[in-house]
Amino acid sequence: DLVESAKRAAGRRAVAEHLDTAYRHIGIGSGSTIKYVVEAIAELPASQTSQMKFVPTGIQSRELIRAARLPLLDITDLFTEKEYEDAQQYIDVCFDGADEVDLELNCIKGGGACHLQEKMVANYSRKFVCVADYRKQVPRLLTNWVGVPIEVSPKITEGVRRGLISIGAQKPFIRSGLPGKAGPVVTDNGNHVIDAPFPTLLLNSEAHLMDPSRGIWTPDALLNRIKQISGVIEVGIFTGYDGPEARAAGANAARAAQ
Ligand code: DER
Repeated sequence: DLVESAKRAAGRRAVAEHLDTAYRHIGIGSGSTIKYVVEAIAELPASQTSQMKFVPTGIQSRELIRAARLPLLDITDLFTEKEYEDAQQYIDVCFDGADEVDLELNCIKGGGACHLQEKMVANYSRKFVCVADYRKQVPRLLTNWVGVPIEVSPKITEGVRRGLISIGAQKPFIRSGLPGKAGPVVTDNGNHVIDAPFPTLLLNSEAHLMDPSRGIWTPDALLNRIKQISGVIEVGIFTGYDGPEARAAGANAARAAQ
């Protein structure tokens, strides 16, 4: 259908435009769109892909790489790669999906509860390629998505939930495993997930409009504030790329969306 064909087209385009045959380490994200990235990579000549190593971001990602018979390398083993001992970053490019992308290319991620390993792989990558169909593009984060996905220690979920309320979250809730599993979702790392609804986030360039007392934050500021709550392990707000290209891309997207 329309969405699946948009996802497949986005996956193929991402590989065509961003997978350089000279690359040796490629991060593979999680979710449903990423399978089209792996599908496109698996169609490349084995002479190319056999020279590459694919770094998963969780169980589902690992299974995608294995099913495509691509060489697997866990991020833990990345740092034993001799040729990368002195390199600043270790993965050439990381492909991953997103739940929302705003005009400055900030993302909400974690719909699949894989964002701890996704952010590790993204942050040790030279380039992060977000592969998302048209439904994910929003003017500001939390326009459509229910809340910020937060990986938390199972020891203190209620404490974290109260901490989130104190900074303006509206009825944050522990993500249930139903219908697949009674009780909370348990992540690949053995943790729980809290989804924290906030009012629509601003853009980072709108920091002057922030009002934390009313739960009005920028992505950067909210990410940093949530990480201060003891028991929080990772936060499904991906920022860090708000260079001129992003703003230009965002402006173009805004014009296109009108
Ligand atoms: O959890 C995530 O961040 C995943 O990348 C995922 O939510 C992406 O969504 P998709 O299944 O629509 O590709």
